[in-house]
Amino acid sequence: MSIQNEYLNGLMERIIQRDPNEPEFHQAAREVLTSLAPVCNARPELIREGVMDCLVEPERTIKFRVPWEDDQGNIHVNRGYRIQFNSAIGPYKGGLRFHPSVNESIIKFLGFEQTFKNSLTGLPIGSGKGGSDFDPKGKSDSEVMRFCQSFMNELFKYIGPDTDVPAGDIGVGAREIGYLFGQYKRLCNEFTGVLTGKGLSYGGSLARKEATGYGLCYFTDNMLSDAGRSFDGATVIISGSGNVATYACEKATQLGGKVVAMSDSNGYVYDKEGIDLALIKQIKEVERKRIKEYVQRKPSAQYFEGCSKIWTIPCHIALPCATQNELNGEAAKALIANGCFAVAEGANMPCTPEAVEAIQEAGVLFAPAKAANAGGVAVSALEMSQNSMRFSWSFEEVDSRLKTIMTDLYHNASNAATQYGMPGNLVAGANISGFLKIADSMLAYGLV
Ligand code: NDP
Ligand code: 2IT
Repeated sequence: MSIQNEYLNGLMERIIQRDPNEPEFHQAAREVLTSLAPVCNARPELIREGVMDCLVEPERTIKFRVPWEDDQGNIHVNRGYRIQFNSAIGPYKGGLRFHPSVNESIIKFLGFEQTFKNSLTGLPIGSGKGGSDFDPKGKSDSEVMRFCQSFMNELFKYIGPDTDVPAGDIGVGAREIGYLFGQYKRLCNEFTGVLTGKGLSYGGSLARKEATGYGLCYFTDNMLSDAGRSFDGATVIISGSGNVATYACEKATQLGGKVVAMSDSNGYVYDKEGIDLALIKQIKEVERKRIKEYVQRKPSAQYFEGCSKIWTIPCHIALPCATQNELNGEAAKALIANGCFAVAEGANMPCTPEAVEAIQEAGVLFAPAKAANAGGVAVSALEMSQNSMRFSWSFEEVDSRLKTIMTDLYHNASNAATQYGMPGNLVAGANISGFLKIADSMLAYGLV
């Protein structure tokens, strides 16, 4: 669909001309500008006052060298990034991704999405994203430690508990956050909530580990319930087997769903008896091995090489929780043909535009990432609050706040979609509802 506003169409063209090598960022920006056209048509001051031009340009991009030594004494030099996208409603906030595919386009699209997501949580957090093309896979703990320390030796200059608060993302979990926090603490001689996703013994929040996956299911549950459906008795497919996928599987199962397939970047397992999550946790969290191992220990399951065919398994609910553009138009058509009634994005931008279009046209419920996976950053913001208070809440307290945040978020997105004449379109509803608070803050500050 084209952007129904002439200025925004031109802005999209300028974005592409200015940075032609950023396809992921173009994809994210096009979707948002398309959704925001009716808002700009109703409020021309947003264009006149420069809000729209500023919205698509990060406040600051930091790019740096990360040298480190492996266990054999060889020197490697990776590239580090932190993109501080928008601080209109709070300190920059967003994860760090360590994966060989990381480049400026990927960090920029993630930072841009984070802007709206963080606003949707209703909490005072701006947006940012960072990371490196370093691959933690197959590295020893000492190598990961040296890499994280070198990364922080540069990053510490730009972050702070009231300035920019990074967290985890792909390839950055509790181990990496520990090394990063330790190095920040050494360098700055301060113990503050400068990172979230910390270990429970040094300022982490209960329920942060579970938050993205649980939040995804709370959001989906609200969406299903509005349509007279539920997880109860539904067959569920989840891609990925990392942090988000694992806790989505846990909550979907608690809500009565039966998860029959999960994956990693090499392939997927199909277990018609239902995924044994304790075994997945043992293989992925404890042993850091490949998901293929699952079939050695659970003979009822089958392993298939390659990821894309996971979506051809019949299911009612699909939760893509691995990475961007992992579910394409063809996969969407397979899901629809097999009777899938809901797709909810746990990963950031896992569905291609063709997939989203097919899903929406078929009348399948669709929960976009920036709304559906906001539970992780929401609990990160609750971790910041607890750190500031030098106090910690119980698991039940954090989980119940998370549930309320996801329910409110769902209703805000759904109401915004209805208000702008697109009932049921949560893509438009989430983009609009996330945008309005930021736009009003940016207008209040004036241009520079
Ligand atoms: P993890 O590193 O814990 O897990 C990532 C999972 O996705 C792994 O199973 C990994 O497989 C798989 N994966 C990664 N890259 C690819 C690829 N190119 N193709 C196929 N599979 C892939 O990351 P998270 O679970 O934290 O993140 C997953 C997604 O959720 C990302 O899109 C992230 O941005 C998003 N997200 C994360 C949040 C969080 O709180 N952690 C919050 C909101 C969104 P393998 O082990 O083989 O690499
Ligand atoms: O994409 C995301 O929202 C995250 N990776 C979590 C960010 C955070 O700051 O907790």
